[in-house]
Amino acid sequence: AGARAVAAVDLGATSGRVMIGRVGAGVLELEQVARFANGPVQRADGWHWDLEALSANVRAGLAEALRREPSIESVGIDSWAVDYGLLGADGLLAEPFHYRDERTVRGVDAVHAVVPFEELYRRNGLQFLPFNTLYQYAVDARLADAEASLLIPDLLAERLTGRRVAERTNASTTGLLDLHTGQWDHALAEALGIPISVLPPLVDPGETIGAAGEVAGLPVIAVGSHDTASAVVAVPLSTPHAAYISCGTWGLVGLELPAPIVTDAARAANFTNEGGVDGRVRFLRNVTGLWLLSETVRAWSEADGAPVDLPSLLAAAADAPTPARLFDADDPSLAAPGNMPERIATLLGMPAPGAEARPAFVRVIIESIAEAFARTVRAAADLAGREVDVIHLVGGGALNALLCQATADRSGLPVLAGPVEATALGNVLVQARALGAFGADASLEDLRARVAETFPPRRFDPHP
Ligand code: LFR
Repeated sequence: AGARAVAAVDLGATSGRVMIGRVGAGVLELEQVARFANGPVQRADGWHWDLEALSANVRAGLAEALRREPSIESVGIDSWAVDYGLLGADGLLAEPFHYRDERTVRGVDAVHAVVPFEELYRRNGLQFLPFNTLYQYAVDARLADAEASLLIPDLLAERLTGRRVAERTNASTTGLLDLHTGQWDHALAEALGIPISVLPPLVDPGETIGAAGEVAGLPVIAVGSHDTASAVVAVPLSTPHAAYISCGTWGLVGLELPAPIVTDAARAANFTNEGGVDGRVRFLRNVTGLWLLSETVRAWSEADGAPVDLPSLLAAAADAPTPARLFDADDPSLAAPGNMPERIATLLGMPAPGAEARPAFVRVIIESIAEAFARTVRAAADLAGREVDVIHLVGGGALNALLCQATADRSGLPVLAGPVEATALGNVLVQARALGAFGADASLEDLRARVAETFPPRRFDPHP
């Protein structure tokens, strides 16, 4: 039999893509059919996502995918987590906010005044991030008017199928999913004044959400709709001693575990227990990733009135000396958009760099990210009581050789880089399994074996 084909929609914070995935005996392939820019857009009331543009790009991309590959059998959608749109009878009530909008700070105080963080952690197992959905709900005046609240991938699935559901891996990032039962925590929602009527029925990866009328009636299959959940599916983890870093805008650094860890130590270290595909636990921490670099380059491009050439900047950064001083990549002052070079320079106690000092500055950024990656891998291993002997680094960051080498050097562990498109691959693999391309009992290990076979990673050994 020939390869089976599916369409994967993968939306990241800086770009989105539509891919054709092909899966067959010994075959796992991606073909990109559309790639479009994404990012925060500033409106009168703060930072938003341009959902209408995303939605139009997704529709056009799917139409093009089907033109190129008429044998496509299904569609899967993943994106970043936590953000949502509120729906009324006539559709969206307001444009979704971007999680980097700072209004959520007020929500944090409001929620913790009712349910202290220690109790939240016991119930939902989530690391503290000021933008977790439950904090956003606390400052959302429209919530009371809504019939349903859908996370971004579910919102796009609703536009295609008319069905309102909440895919479980992404729902785990809202803060409202009970860590132990995997169901909505109605008591918590009620305590926080969140109408439980807005929380849609939960579905698991592999379940069919509905038929996409405008995409030839194809089924939309739920995947790990949280992009990080899909990425972890496609990490070619070979042993329980492997850690992973899913590195794009964020670096999601941690381990896959069979059960959550909600000890005081895990809470103090701000480790999360997000829901993975097949009920696995993504025990990890958000580390600020390439956001620091992309925002820096954006600021310089604006200042220059012309786009900065990133490849040549990275090449020059590789030749710069190893910096004596680093900054904390996780410093909260670096979370919002804008003025990134100045804000980093402030942390370093130096003036913002002139044009000649840019390569050295980029080197400081990369080494600071790598240092945070290394310390977080160590923390994950300590908290889980596991020995870690290798780090898989997947996502766009796997293309950054300087970052991969620095992560190996600073952790003292080999880094296996790739696949770059882990998220889209995880999306494709879960659809293909649901369609029967792997046999009914295929485990994540079977899917990962296919990834390892078809996308051999690039190895970076630590320098002494
Ligand atoms: C990565 C990611 C992280 C989540 C952050 C915000 O793209 O999904 O896992 O914490 O974006 O949604």
